[in-house]
Amino acid sequence: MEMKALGQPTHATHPHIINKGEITSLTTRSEYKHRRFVLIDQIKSHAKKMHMASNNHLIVVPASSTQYMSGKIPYNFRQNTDFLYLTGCLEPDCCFVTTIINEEFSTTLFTRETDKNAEKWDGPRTNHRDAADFFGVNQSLPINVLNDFIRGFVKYVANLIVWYNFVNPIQMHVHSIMENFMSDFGTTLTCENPTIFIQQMRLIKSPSEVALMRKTCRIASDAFIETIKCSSPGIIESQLNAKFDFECKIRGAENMAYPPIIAGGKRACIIHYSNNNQVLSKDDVVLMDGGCEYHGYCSDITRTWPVGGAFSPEQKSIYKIVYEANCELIDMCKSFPSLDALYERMLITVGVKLQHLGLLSRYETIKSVMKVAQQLCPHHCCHFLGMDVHDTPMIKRSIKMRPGMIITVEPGIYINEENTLFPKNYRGIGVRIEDDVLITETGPVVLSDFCPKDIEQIEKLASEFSKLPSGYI
Ligand SMILES: [Mn+2]
Repeated sequence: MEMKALGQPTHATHPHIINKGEITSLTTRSEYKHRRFVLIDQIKSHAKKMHMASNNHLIVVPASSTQYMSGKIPYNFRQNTDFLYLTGCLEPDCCFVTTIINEEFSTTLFTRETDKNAEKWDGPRTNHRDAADFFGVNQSLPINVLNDFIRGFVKYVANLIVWYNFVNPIQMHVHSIMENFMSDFGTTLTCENPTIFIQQMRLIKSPSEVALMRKTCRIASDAFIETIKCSSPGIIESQLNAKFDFECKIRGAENMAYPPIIAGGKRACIIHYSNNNQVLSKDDVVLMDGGCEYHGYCSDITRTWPVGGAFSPEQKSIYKIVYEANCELIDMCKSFPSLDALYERMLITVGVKLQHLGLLSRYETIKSVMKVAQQLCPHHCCHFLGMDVHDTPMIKRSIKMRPGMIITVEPGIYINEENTLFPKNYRGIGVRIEDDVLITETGPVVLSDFCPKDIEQIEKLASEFSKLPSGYI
């Protein structure tokens, strides 16, 4: 069966990427099946617990569609991560549907039909005849019968709970089917959003997900090292961008996880700076926030280093505070606090340490010091990380950490040029140090550990000079 090219890499056609039994890299058919069982189980037990009106369910999770920059020129395709998590299917315009009648369930993957002309241009598709076996679902059907399938099901099962995310439409074709369906049958149906259940599952990483996260963080760490080495006065931020991109992709990453931020000097105080078009000079520190995507899993790392190889005393003192906050917050993960608790700790640490430097002396209460720290670091110091950079956003940051979660720890201080609270030689300094941390029973594991961050190592790395391709600096 597998010798034939499908719409995505398989063991038969891409043995260098996919091992036997896997649908996507390191993730087996049986793991995907297990995820679907868990979701079905969660939804069934939730419905029972909440005394919902029915034991009959229809769960609909669509794939993304290709987005176009202009005409027929596509952006890189990125699959809807909830759909990918449940199916392993990498093709656009598909849809995953589960029907549950009392205790019995059936999973159906709707895929694009064979289209000789389209496939001549875009490559093979996995049609419904191959999809059921390959993805391990009960059946597969062409996407163009989705509407009839759903309407047929509601006629057959009158009392029904529909699980579909109406708040965040992913695929217009599926969304219009669902909207019309609800407007025709809505009075007899209950509608619920399945997303939170999928995110609760995605929050705790399986062993194969941890392996993929280790890999994506290792790749990005190594790419950071190479990028820091090649930075030197006169280089343009975009050239560091190109270097980082190359070093990630040559190690197997398919994409950047997000457009990197490469901000020299005072530009580091612009939190989402992404123009990356300025020249770096000897006295600048440069803040780089970058990560890659490796078989669907994202890294998200920030390092800040002196372009000339040595921090000024002011730069060094701010860096030291952020470094110590980063280490302290990571250490706190031992006792499984919430992400919000880490944020509060960051504000205290940053505020108090600035006071020890002899700054902010006019603020007397801890509350007022924390308020200044909050102005200096307007972003949270943590988010969940996984298939998405800001992973599982429906999960509150007030819950306690649990083993299997992966989070970022990213304290920062940004003193912009207009900030008169600080002496002139501190203004325009922006520092962030961000690591990716796996929470385990026995304590935090820093997945981005390969990339140095202490002052001595970072200055040493920044003083190295590895050349860009000839002619470029
Ligand atoms: Mn981050």
